[in-house]
Amino acid sequence: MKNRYVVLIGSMALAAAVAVPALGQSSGPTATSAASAKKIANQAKKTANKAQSTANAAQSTANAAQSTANAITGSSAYNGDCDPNSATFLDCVGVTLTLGQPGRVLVNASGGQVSISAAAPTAADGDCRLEVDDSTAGIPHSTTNQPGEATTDNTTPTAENGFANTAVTSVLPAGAHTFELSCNEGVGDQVIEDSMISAVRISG
Ligand SMILES: [Ca+2]
Ligand SMILES: [Ca+2]
Ligand SMILES: [Ca+2]
Repeated sequence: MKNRYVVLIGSMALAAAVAVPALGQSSGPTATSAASAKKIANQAKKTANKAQSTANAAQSTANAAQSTANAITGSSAYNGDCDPNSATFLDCVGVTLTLGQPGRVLVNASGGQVSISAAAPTAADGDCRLEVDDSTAGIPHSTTNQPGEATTDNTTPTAENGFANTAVTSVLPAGAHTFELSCNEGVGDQVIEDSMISAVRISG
């Protein structure tokens, strides 16, 4: 009888031991698997958020760079006295623009021709033109004009023969470019007073 009693008590204890985990539902293969999956999902979400944050920062940097490249850039300059003395073109005034991306540039220039020949005929003339990077190739048409006087000098530094040149360039590659007003001398002796130039990037 004593042994049977001991066996009965032992069986009850075993049954209780098996039942406890099921009642608490705090462990076991299914619960462990769910917790592990949640952990993995959270980690994946964290990784995705970090990647999104990095992508957002990169996009922001790219947007800022694009904005800089798109920004209108311009420059202007003035030169009071320019004295070409032969058929060779002399740069009277110029500016440099650095393009962040390929684009066209509006170039406007002006000057005042003055005849200064000492001997008759005192009248003088010459040609003036726009140049991009020391060449006319970047401009789709001629910009050459002929400021001057054929026979009669009626100019002084305060009463000039004013002239202007204008153009929109062809699409220029990104990088630094020079834009110049260049003049030479034909007959007589002339100077170009008050040379001015403006260059503004206008499009891609
Ligand atoms: Ca001259
Ligand atoms: Ca030049
Ligand atoms: Ca005149």
